[in-house]
Amino acid sequence: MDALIIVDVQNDFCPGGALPVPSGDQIVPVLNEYMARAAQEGIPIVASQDWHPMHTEHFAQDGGRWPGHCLQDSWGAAFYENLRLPPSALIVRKGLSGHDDGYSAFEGTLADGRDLKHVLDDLGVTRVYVGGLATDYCVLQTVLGARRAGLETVWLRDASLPVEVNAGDGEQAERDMLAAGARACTLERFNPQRHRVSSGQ
Ligand code: VGL
Ligand code: ZN
Repeated sequence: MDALIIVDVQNDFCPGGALPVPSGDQIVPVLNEYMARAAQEGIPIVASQDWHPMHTEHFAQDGGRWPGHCLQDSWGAAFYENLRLPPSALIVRKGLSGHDDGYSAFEGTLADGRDLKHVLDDLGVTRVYVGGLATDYCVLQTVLGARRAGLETVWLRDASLPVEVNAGDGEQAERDMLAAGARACTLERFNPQRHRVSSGQ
């Protein structure tokens, strides 16, 4: 089974938000198309949300590096309004504790408390497609987390954008993902499979 993971497409990471990714909203129509195709194939869709408390070591005011963003239950933490998540989407929230950055969706949990890896295992998922915001932080760490979890991992190159605090961070993230064994793909080659014959059968 394949799964699609949409990382942090939230108001605060889009233009007008507290920590905007330049042109972050421009990947939304592309992600909508990925989701439509995944839904058509019956592929599970996971959406992560950065979900921080008021005080966290992740924020500059408490010793971290970021301006406040994605406060739990705020407008900024809500999914970007044009993102067409199906009702069946599995929502994973991360960065809740106040003591971690929570960059990877694999550090997140569902409302029922299960972590993402367990949910994917229960569904029989062995390959994930990952896109969203931002390429150089949460997409990167989610891709690396997927590789560490032993999953075949495909980065959606045309449905991710970097925040680029430093110029070149996006390209560095791309190199890091490929070095970790991820593959890159774009919409025209997206061919998710509900059932796959594993090699050797
Ligand atoms: C993110 C910076 C801080 C992200 C989250 O979603 O990529 N970046 N928190
Ligand atoms: Zn954050």
